[in-house]
Amino acid sequence: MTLYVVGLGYIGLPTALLAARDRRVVGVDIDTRKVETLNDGALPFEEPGLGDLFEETRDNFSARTSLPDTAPASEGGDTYLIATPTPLEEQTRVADLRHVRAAVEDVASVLRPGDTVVLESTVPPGTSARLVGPLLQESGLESDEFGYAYCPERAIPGNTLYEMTHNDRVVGTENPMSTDTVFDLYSFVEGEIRVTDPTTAEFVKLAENTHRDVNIAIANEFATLAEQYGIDGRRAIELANQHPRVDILNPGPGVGGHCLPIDPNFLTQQSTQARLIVAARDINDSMTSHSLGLVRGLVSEVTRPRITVLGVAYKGNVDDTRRTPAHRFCLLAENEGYDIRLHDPHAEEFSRPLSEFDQAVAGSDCLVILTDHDEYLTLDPDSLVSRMRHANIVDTRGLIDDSRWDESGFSVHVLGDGSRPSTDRPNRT
Ligand code: SAJ
Repeated sequence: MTLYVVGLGYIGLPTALLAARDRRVVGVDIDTRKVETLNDGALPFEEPGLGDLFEETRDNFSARTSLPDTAPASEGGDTYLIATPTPLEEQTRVADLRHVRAAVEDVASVLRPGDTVVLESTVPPGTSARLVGPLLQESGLESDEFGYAYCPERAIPGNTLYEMTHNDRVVGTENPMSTDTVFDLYSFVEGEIRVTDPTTAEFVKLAENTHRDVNIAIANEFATLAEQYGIDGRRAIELANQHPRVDILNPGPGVGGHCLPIDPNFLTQQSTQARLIVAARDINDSMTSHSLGLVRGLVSEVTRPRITVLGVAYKGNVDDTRRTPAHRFCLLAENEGYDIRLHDPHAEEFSRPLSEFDQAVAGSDCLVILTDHDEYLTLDPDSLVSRMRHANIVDTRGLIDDSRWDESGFSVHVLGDGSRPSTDRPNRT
């Protein structure tokens, strides 16, 4: 049996390599450069532990740009795991399933009796039943001649390999032939594998990410309310979380990444009932403008302020900039005439050029921490104060020891902290 993994992104590649520990895996991706990179022995992105796993499984893994159409039929059938991206179509805020559709059509064209198809991409509820099933039947096979399961991934970027191995999984299938294959495919999973129907599994995946998005939205709303009440919102959340049934997440400059800003839309796109989920999305999106407002408060008297964005990745300790709040922040800041310098110790690709740290802070009027990278925990205010034109900092993540920055002569705004004395005057060094 060969496992074909279609889509070698942040989920497909780690899954392929975990499976390659005990079987032959062929990765398929339409991105020729990515395929060449992998076949040359390099990884296309950063993820803790992935390099070692790649070394360990090199002999069992190869990559190519399309599925082989003349592969010999293998005993027990082949498995096709699809992990292609499902972007949000921006104008309509509807799921764009073209990559899933293309991958399913490719698989259908080579599908043989006894094979199994597993879809991992995040999709709106009903996609397996209404779109994938009928497309696979265009192979000419009856639905009982091949297996099908919807198995959403649940691993968090930055800890992908641990979570892929240890988290429980939900498997949606109504086809008895698939269950054994799926249990064998996910034999690297130490968590429970729970079986349900495909539409429920699709819904569960979206409910998980929507729950997190709504939880972050309430943290963000508490943060802006705390600013108005003149208290420290993070401290208030920390105290509230001591209650045994309260678990509020952390406020920040907005919610990025490929999952949380998108998945709630997949759940609500066909509904006229959703209210809370839509409001939560709006609140989280508004945090970027709120963050810029904190900067404005510090540099309002500076002509053409030069600001330094620290962190463009969508969250701490990853290099991923997909849908990062930093993108929206930069656009809004540029529209106000700000001169922006950007630094990130992990990210390499961003919509604007990145600078070395020293270059990014030189002559700056305000530092703005947008991403909670560990590297920013050890910033030294004493060494920065003389290199900037004005010693100002906005911390949207609650990362810094603000009293230390105060002592070094910085004017400090921490998102969600209304307890600090107002520092609306620019602080000339
Ligand atoms: N964020 C906050 N405050 C928090 C937590 C996160 O503002 O307290 C922000 C982050 O900075 C980031 C965004 O939210 O911009 C999303 O980051 P995340 O770490 O919450 O989630 P993702 O997108 O990296 O991964 C999520 C995970 N889903 C859940 O935890 C329910 C992961 O398990 C999923 O597999 C992944 O989405 C996915 O692929 O769907």
